[in-house]
Amino acid sequence: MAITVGVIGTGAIGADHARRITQTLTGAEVIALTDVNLEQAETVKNTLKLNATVYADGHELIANSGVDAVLVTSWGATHEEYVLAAIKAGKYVFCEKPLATTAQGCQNIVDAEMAAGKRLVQVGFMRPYDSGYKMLKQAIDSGEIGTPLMIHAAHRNQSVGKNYNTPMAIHDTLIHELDVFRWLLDDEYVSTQVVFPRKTTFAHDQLADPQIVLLETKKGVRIDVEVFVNCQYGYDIQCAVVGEQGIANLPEPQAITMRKNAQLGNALLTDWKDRFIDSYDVELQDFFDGISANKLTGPSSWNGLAAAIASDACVTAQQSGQIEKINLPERPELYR
Ligand code: NAI
Ligand code: NAD
Ligand code: ISE
Repeated sequence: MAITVGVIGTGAIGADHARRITQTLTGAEVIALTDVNLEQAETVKNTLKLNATVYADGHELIANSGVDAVLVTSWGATHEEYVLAAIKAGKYVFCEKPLATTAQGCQNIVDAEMAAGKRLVQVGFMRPYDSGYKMLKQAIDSGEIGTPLMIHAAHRNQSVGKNYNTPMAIHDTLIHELDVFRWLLDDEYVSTQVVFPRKTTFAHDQLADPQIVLLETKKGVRIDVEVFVNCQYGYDIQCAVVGEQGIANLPEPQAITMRKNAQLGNALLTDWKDRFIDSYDVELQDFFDGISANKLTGPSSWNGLAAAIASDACVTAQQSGQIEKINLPERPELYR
């Protein structure tokens, strides 16, 4: 029997996840949809030819006894409310990043899940499922480059919309790096500072762009991340881990090299949807396989909380200009 899924938020990634569940993955079926823009939910239902019901809101969808598992793919600020409701209903829930936009929101989710006594939540941190990042982790864990000392990274988007503001560069964009570096290095952050280079003329009033985030870990690794969300030229994720004996770089996405018009080169991606397309497939399949086995093993609420604690400190650092401490509490048994 297929796992029946309800999708809350049928925008860019909600529609894409509904497509992959329907056309690519196995063992699950989308039978319920909702969106604050109900027309958008109807469009996704019709485009994918789903045998699904469109609900008036997320709470009605969660309450429906026919829905086994919930996908929360609405805007970040709405995640906490729906994830808490799904836990209360005893349902498995896959929540897109960020788990909540603040550490307190994530803590509320961790508390609710611990009260439920079992893991019900998986967070949409897909990078640990990406083959490039897995190769990078393998290079670190095998000792090939020696002890890691530094990371130089960049998260660049071609452009962002008018409602994207300065803190979102942290809790919506940098959050991926905040998660994946903990996993890559098997380490935790202790401090952060954010500095602002000269501002691009392509950024609007409410957005300082680019930003450079400086992180320090418990083991003393120093990390610099350039977040530049109006870089114009493409969608570009860079990560170079500098070790005592060598440097390991995140592989570039595969692309053909072309000779044309007296130039030698290859096209760059422009859309985040294409950059990690395989890992979105693997993470969601892992979620459904985890439900079937009654044991989720992917990125947990704890990973969501750990990233959010660092994210809150980075947002404070954006405003203070100072080095801010990052304190992660003891990891509870449920998440070990
Ligand atoms: P979007 O704006 O295209 O879609 C969000 C949808 O949610 C919209 O259709 C909106 O009407 C709906 N919505 C908003 N509030 C709602 C509510 N209270 N109840 C029901 N529906 C509601 O945004 P996008 O790009 O799809 O992002 C959605 C989430 O997915 C965000 O949390 C974002 O951070 C995350 N995301 C994750 C990515 C990843 O790489 N893992 C990539 C892109 C987005
Ligand atoms: P592992 O259990 O050997 O160790 C990973 C460590 O990183 C653990 O301490 C864990 O708590 C932590 N961690 C896991 N996910 C994290 C995250 N998102 N952010 C920060 N820390 C995280 O794990 P592994 O086998 O190397 O797998 C790592 C991740 O990749 C997991 O999320 C796993 O589910 C996923 N994975 C999936 C597949 C697949 O094919 N579905 C294959 C390999 C790994
Ligand atoms: C978006 O929400 C994502 O999650 C993308 O992966 C990221 O690159 C982008 O900056 C975010 O806005």
